[in-house]
Amino acid sequence: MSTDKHDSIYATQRPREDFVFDEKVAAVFTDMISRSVPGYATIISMIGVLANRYCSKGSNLYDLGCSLGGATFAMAHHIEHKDYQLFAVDNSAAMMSRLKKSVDSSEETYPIVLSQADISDIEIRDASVVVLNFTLQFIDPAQREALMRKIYLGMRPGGILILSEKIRLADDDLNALLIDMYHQFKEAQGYSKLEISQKRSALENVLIPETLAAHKSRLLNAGFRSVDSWFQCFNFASMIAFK
Ligand code: GEK
Repeated sequence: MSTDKHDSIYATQRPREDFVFDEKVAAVFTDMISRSVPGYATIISMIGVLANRYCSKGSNLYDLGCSLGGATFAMAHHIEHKDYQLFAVDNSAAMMSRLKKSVDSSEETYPIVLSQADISDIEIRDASVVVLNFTLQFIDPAQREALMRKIYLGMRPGGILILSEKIRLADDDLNALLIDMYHQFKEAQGYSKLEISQKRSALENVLIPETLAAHKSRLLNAGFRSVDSWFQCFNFASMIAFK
């Protein structure tokens, strides 16, 4: 990881603008995501463990929406051989230039290929492990089905997709409760009420959460033979789908 700067982007009152993954966000992203996603460290380290288990020799791995490479490095550190190619893809120039610096300055050389691209445009082939760690939520809902189908078709039988998402609960009361609990978690992480509410409003049109049921049904429709969640904390969950 290339930075550990403190995230204070929304600490003072600012005009409402949609959230973007620009240089300002990239500079504080490690701190931002670890204080904003409950269980982030656990999910990242389990992605490494799962990648080691399911990465087959000669296959490709994909970290789609890799940001600064949290999941990319977890996979590279855990996989016990180097007979694979790990494609780390993100369309944010700010994220990718920081990730390139981390990869270039890493003490060990890993088979990581960086690609600044929209994940809807790239080709997925011969994949044993595909990771979407809190990325699908930023993709236009109308494009999500085609993306899942493309991922499924590009995977080896026996491969896994790890899909982590902020989720919505079908029951409005339960949904409101989990959002409240999440906001208390953020306060405990040092974010003020102003920061929480300004960030929430900036993400409103940008991050579109769906229910676990909607995710599971889309994955099954795409062809995956088995889907379930392995982690949930408040309104954040991580699922595994088997091809
Ligand atoms: C982690 N996975 O640390 N194509 C490519 N990248 C995209 C697209 C797109 N269409 N849309 C958004 N992104 C990471 C964390 S962050 C999650 C992922 C968060 C990228 C975007 O640029 C950003 O870097 C990432 O998806 C989402 O494990 O900030 O909540």
